[in-house]
Amino acid sequence: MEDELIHVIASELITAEENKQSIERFTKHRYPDLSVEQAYHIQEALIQIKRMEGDTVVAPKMGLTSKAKWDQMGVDKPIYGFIFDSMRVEGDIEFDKYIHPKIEPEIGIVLTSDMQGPGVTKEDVLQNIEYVFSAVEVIDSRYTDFDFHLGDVIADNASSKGYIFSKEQISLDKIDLANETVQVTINDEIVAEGIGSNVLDHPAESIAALVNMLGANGQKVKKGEPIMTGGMTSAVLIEPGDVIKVTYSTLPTIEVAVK
Ligand code: OOG
Ligand code: MG
Repeated sequence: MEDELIHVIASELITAEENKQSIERFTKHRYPDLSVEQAYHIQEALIQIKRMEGDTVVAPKMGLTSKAKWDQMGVDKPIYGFIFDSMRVEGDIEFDKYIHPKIEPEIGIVLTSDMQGPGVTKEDVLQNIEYVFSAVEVIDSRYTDFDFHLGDVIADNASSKGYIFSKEQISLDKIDLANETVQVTINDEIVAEGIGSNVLDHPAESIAALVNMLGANGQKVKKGEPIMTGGMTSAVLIEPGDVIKVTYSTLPTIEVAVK
């Protein structure tokens, strides 16, 4: 795929985000053969545009790491994307900043030192965890009805748009990552439940996969980056007036309203 075309597709995704106007997935008619490799090139171009517009990358993130997500989205391979400074949610979730927001409860991990793949294992990651935190991601696919194939969602920076992190940091000896449970309620009604092992059998495995995927592109995961390991449950559509409460067995509760 030519550089110019990569840039055109990245720009269309940026425009969709800025105008809050969803677009048809590229694999439907225009680029049915869009490959994973091409899609990451588009993602890189999109990230470059955001940087040039003055935004700053906060961390990479993992996506599509649980069976619940695979079943919901019809895509069954983990992917990565990046979150930006401008995506931090402060106070309420402002509905009109999004196209069709959904929330995901996630386990976040910060590393003690940089890691670079290939060949990094879950055990390597477990030796290198600075702390764990709770996270609510607000995803907002730029594709109509969240209808995408693998290449589309990679190009679209894994639907990244918002995130809320707990302030409190939990040390690894205080938590059993695979057995950490989560419950999501909206207006006191349970809408999703999950457990850490939903995330590629272990959230540290998700970090290892991230390190190895980035390593294949000559990039590393840096110490101190707050990394979301992927939704533990299927994602839940939200609406103005919703009060969301995400309660974990060990990690700090996150409560947020949609206005
Ligand atoms: C892709 C978002 C992936 C996750 O945690 O699985 C992601 C999507 O479902 O739109 O962030
Ligand atoms: Mg996510």
